[in-house]
Amino acid sequence: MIDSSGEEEKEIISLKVTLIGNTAVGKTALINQFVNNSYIDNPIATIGCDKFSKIERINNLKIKLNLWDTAGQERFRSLSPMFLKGSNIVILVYDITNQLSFDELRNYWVNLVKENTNNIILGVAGNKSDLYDEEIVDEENGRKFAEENNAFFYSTSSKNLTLTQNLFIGLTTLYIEKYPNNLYNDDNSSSTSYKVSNDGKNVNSNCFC
Ligand SMILES: Nc1nc2c(ncn2[C@@H]2O[C@H](COP(=O)(O)OP(=O)(O)OP(=O)(O)O)[C@@H](O)[C@H]2O)c(=O)[nH]1
Ligand SMILES: [Mg+2]
Repeated sequence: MIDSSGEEEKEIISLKVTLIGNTAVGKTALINQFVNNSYIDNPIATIGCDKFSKIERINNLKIKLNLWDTAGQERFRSLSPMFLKGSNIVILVYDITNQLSFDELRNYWVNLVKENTNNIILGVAGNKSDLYDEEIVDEENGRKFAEENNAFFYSTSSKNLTLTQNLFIGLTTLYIEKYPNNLYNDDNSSSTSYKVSNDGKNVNSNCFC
């Protein structure tokens, strides 16, 4: 079939991309840069999970990326396994100026991902690379951690569109190349998302939050 632009219409493939990591590492700002091509200073801390989407054409395929922006605050941690389920791509995000955010990737988040996902492409984003004067976590350590966990390392800044696109498009390309046979599974991406109240309770399931 030919669409209005004269292009051959392609079947849309949906992939679930989940960002995870401590609070304030820049998960929401990264997604906003990718989806809206702009940097938001001081977004409100995420409550539960927000969901965004973006369509990209990669390797001649039309891909809908469903971006799950999870909350990093401690009070929401019990919900994280639920948000990870059904992910195709998971991005572990830390802040290069915050040692704890990196330590908790190693000691907590990466294990949670391993326990609650399978057949994923795993990314590690060392975010806030624009703050290189304040860097505490060496890029080398980030790369080593990624290597140890069969993950792909990206140095990112939510202020930089190219670095942000490299992260999302790079990982999606890797997924397409590694799992060509998974792309057309009906259940390759979960369509359910959850919004929760401030006390961490799930108040509205099955919403496009
Ligand atoms: N300098 C700099 N600041 C950033 C960057 N990314 C995010 N920030 C800032 O860091 C703070 C936290 O960003 P968020 O995107 O809200 O962090 P988050 O990981 O979504 O936090 P939670 O929703 O609580 O899990 C905000 O003040 C952002 O403006 C970056 O790449 N560079
Ligand atoms: Mg957030």
